[in-house]
Amino acid sequence: MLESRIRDKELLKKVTTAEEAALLIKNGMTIATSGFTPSGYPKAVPLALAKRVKDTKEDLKVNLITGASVGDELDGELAKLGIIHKRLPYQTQKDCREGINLGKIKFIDMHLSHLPQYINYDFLGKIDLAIIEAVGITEEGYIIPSTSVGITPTIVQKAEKIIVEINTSQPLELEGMHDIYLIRKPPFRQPIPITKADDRIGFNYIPLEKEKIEAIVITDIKDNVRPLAEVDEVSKKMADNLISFLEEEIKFGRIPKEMLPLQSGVGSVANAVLAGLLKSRFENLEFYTEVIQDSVLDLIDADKVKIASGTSLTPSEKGLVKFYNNIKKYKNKVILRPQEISNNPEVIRRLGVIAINTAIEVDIFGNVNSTNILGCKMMNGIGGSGDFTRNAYISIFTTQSIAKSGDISAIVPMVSHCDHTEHDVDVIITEQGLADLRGLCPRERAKLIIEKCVHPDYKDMLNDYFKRALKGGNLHTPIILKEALSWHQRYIETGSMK
Ligand code: 0RQ
Repeated sequence: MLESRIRDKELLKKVTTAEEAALLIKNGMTIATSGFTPSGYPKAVPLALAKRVKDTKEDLKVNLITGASVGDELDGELAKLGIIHKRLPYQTQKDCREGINLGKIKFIDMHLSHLPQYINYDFLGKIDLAIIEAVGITEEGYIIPSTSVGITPTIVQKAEKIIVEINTSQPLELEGMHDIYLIRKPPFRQPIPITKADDRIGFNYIPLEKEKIEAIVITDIKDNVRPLAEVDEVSKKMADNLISFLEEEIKFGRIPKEMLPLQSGVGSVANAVLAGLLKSRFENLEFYTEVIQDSVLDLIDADKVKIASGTSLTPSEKGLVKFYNNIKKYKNKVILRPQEISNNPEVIRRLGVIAINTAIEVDIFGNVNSTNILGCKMMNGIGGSGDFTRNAYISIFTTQSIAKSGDISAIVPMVSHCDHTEHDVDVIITEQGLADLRGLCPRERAKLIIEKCVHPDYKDMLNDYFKRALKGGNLHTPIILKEALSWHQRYIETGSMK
């Protein structure tokens, strides 16, 4: 059994307990791990580390770098015990988020395609230890990743030591689903030879110097995936607006009739919007995306998908069970790549990816906040949304027109934090309608966004504000500075923007 998972006989000698392996973790280290959205991250060693710190009460702090978000066993346990000094580049775990917003954890919110090259260029300093989840190790001592690839190919090259967690809850059939391609540093970098979303350009495994593997731990702890909200009426309306838009674009010949590859962001809204494609007439869909959520699996079941290329599987618990039960079917349709490739601007631009991401709030000029609630409280991070948005063929943002039961308008005079500027945003979709901003100046954008996307409860307020802003005389980006953020202030003071 173990021999089918660890095929290099020498490495079998490195098998040890999670507790022993966790002893390699020392105060002040920078630790980089596998994992991308709560998929394919190490679990047993972080849990053993947390237990050690609880038992010994030692004062231990580490910097933690992952591909994207990881589960409770890593972010949650370590954040609760105050072990995380610095965290990058993305997270979704509540204790970790709280630590960040209380100032206890230093968080660096980064474009996910930048992270591997930052590590490669040594911008982030030395990586002391990599902890990697794998389904197995090949005869050569190379890693067969599990449900995500993320930054693993980079960190195993750069880390001084490596711990591997072989996770037997991850089926061996995952082998062959990955496509590992490494890019060199400038000035030696070459074009990435992907011209179609289903191109395979690399290996099925991650090469490394096996001498760096210090410990191998066997575990069967499952990916602690996050639930996805049921598709509701509001999301259905957004999906309908998206599909009508895509149909129109095809009608006018701006998108070819066989469609272009799609990217869709994280979260319940993104999942629900994609679910709308199920009843569309689109066939042979291609995804060149980052995360593969439940709706993509449903589209594969409906035989509507040619290929789904990403860096991680991010299903709900139900979706994960379905995936494992039908792994043979999904294997033909899914490619998992390093995040440096899945999110690569060069490839996104070449393939003409249509990017669909979720905004927290949007302003009347089309600037988007995806990360900071009320301008100051970190939600998750920019993730890959910027990688795709800036380089997309068409970049689309969806958001419900209101939040917090209507006390907040998601369309505001000025975003309280800007992740995606008006220069990168082509289309805004809410359940109210769609604003196509291409070729419009800020004044025209504001008019259209207010007309099409704003909730009726806030339309008069925004129209009134914008009319007064126009009277100010500065007509390129009409704004009343002292009022532009007063909506947020009012919410903080009274609990409502109204
Ligand atoms: O708060 O959790 O307290 O209820 O924000 O909002 O509506 O549940 O939406 O789960 O789809 O997440 C943008 C966060 C949306 C996500 C974001 C509050 C709302 C709720 C979540 P509660 P919803 P979703 C590639 C793409 C950035 C990264 C990205 C995200 C919570 O999509 O992290 O796109 N995106 N990566 O109540 C105050 C507003 C609000 C608001 C919503 N205007 N003001 N609060 N909320 N709008 C994938 C990766 O990079 C891995």
